[in-house]
Amino acid sequence: MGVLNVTPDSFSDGGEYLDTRDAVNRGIELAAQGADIVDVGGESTRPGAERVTPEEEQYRVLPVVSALTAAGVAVSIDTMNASTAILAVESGAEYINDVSGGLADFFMPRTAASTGVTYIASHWRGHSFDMDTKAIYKDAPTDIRRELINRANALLEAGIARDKLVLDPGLGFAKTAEHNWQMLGRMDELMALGYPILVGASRKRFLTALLSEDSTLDDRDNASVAVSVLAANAGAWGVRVHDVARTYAALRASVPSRNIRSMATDTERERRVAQVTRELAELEFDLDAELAIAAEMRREEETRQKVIAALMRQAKVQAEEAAARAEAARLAALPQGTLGFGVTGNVATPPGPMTTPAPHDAREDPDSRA
Ligand code: PMM
Repeated sequence: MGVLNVTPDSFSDGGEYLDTRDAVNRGIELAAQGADIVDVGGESTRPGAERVTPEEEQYRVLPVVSALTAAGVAVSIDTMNASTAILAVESGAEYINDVSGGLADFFMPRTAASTGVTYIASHWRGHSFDMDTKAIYKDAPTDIRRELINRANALLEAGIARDKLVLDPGLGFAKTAEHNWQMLGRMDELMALGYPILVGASRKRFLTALLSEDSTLDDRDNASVAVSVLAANAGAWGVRVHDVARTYAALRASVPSRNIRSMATDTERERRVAQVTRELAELEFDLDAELAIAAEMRREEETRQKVIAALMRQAKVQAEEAAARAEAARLAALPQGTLGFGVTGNVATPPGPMTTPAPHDAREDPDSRA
């Protein structure tokens, strides 16, 4: 699985239009380098990352998903939002990759089930901004395994088919470097669950333990390749990586073929790439159209949000006015002499502490709820 993050920090050069094209081209490149699946994400989940709105996320990813799937690339949508997942599946995504395992969005499990596509659920304990505080385990591999089984059961109950569920230990999510290493050292315990397992170690901070202090991104990629090979040898269903070319070469050289799901021969791969590139060239005009639709959708959503906010403000003012009117009416209806300070016209001053109003029958007074 090749990583394609369509986030501002990933594709920073150029305007939005170029960003989408860059993203699509990168997706094609990942497929060409040997990725069976391209994982498209529009929200960063790095430690400390702020969340983006689903609308912004959809604006970033949907044109990319449409273009890649139309060109024949198998796409997974990396999202915690049910609305993004369903729109991405409608745009052609074949997998939903949810790092929260359905915990971040109440609607995700049933939505994912309704799409019928494969759902990848990671071990997760909370959002990026405070997940480091949740990295407390008695025995990390045992706890992760137990929490994953519970999640899997909940997801099956929500209607996701047993053979459409992939689990992931969620390396780096609410885990210290030590927890990640412990989990990687006991992959057999995860395999024993009997579900396909995806492992995402690529470029994660914990890998620096293997490297010198002045290590580069390139060094991290080498360490990522090593961990991916270990995971694949342990029987992982997939590895999620940034450097597909290097990982692919290493896997071909070192992983027994029985552990490889669909490793195409060079000729097959070249044929696939040629086809994808050809289809993408024919798609150029459609990509423009997709971008225009996405921009329009975002504008409409922003307008809708503004209208909702204005209506809510108006409703609040009306409710406050109605409450004030009801209170005035209630006070005006009190028998004369029960008010401490009297009533002037429709404007009532509150009764003093010693002037308890005479009890009245609430059923006869429609304004008594106020
Ligand atoms: N890690 C990240 C994002 N998505 N999905 C799965 N299934 N597993 C992961 O480990 C995972 C993921 C964060 O890494 P990135 O910011 O480098 O994409």
